[in-house]
Amino acid sequence: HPEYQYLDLLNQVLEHGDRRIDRTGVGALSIFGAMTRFDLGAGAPLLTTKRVFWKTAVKEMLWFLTGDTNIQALLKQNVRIWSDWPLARYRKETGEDVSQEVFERRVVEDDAFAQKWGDLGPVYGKQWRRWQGPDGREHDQIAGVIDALRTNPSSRRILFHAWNVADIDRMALPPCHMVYQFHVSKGRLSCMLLQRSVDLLLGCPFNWIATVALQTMIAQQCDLEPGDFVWVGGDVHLYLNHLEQARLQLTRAPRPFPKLILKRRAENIDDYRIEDFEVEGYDPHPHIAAEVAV
Ligand code: DHF
Ligand code: TMP
Repeated sequence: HPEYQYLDLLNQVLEHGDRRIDRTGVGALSIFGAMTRFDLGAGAPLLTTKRVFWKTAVKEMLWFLTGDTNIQALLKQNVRIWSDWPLARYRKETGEDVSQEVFERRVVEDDAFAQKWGDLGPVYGKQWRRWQGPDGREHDQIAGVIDALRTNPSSRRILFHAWNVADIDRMALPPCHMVYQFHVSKGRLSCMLLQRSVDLLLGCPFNWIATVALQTMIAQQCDLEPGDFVWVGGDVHLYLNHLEQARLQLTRAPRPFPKLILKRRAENIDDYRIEDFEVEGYDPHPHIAAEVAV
C-alpha cells in the first residue's frame, strides 16, 4: 500500500531522528532528505491511518491561488490553521493577552484591524501570482506554468518558486513548500514538490493533498490526466510533543486511498471553488489531535 511510504517515514524519524532544540523551542527529531511517489491514477495520497481534514487543505490551496496573503479570507471560510502566527505577533507587539477566538472574530469583522494584524507578509500567494521583479513588473508564475504546459509541454523549465530571497524577512514564515515542478509524458501531468521543512505529523498530510488538488486543477486546465505526485522533503521532523500520536498512527493498517474528483470543468485556474472537489471512498481511522508548534 502506498501509504507505507508515510508510515515508513514516521518510523524512520522515530528510530533514527536526530534530537535537537528547534526554532519553536518545542524540540524535534529530524532526518534529512526523503522522497515519496504516488500514482494518482491509483488514488489520492490522503492518509487513511488518521482522518485528514482535506477540505481545509484544499481551501488553503485555493486561497494561495487567489494571491491573497491575509488570513481574513481563510477565517471567513472557517479555516483557522494560519491564525497562530498573526496572533503571536499581535500579543508580542501590543502586550494584550487576547484569546484566539476574540482575535479571529476581530480579523473577520474589522477590515482595518485585519489589514494591520491579519497579513502574513509576502508569502505564497503573493510570490505565486505577483512576484515583483527588479524593474517593478509583477510576474504571474501560475499563468506562466499553465501557458508552458499548453505550448511547450516537453520543456524542463516548467516550475514555480516561492523562495524570494529579497522578501523573506517580511514573511511570517519563510516558505516550507517551495518549488513546484511539472512534467508531461503520454498525456499525463506529473508534479514534484520540494519542501525544505516538514512537520511530518501535521503539515505533511495537508501539503500532500493540497498539492494533488493543485495538480488536478492544472491538469484539467491543460487537458491532461493527473500523473505521478513526487514529493521531496528536506528537514523531515517530528516535534517531541507528537511522538505518542506518531506511535499510535503506526499501529493502524492503511485502507484503500480515495479518489479526488473535480465535479465540473472550471473556466480557468481562478474559477475553482471548494464545492468543485469531491473525495470518493474515504474511510479513514479516527482523527488524531496534536498541537502545532508556533
Ligand atoms: N508550523 C508548524 N510547526 N507545523 C506546521 O505544519 C505548520 N503549518 C502551517 C503553518 N505553520 C506550521 C500551515 N499549515 C495544521 C495543518 C496545516 C497547517 C497548519 C496547521 C493543523 O493544526 N492541523 C490540525 C488541525 C486541523 C484543523 O483544525 O482543521 C490537524 O489535526 O490536521
Ligand atoms: P521553520 O521555518 O523553522 O522550518 O518552521 C516551519 C515549520 O512549519 C516546520 O515544522 C515545517 C512546518 N510546515 C509544514 O510542514 N508545512 C507547511 O505547509 C508549513 C507552512 C509549515
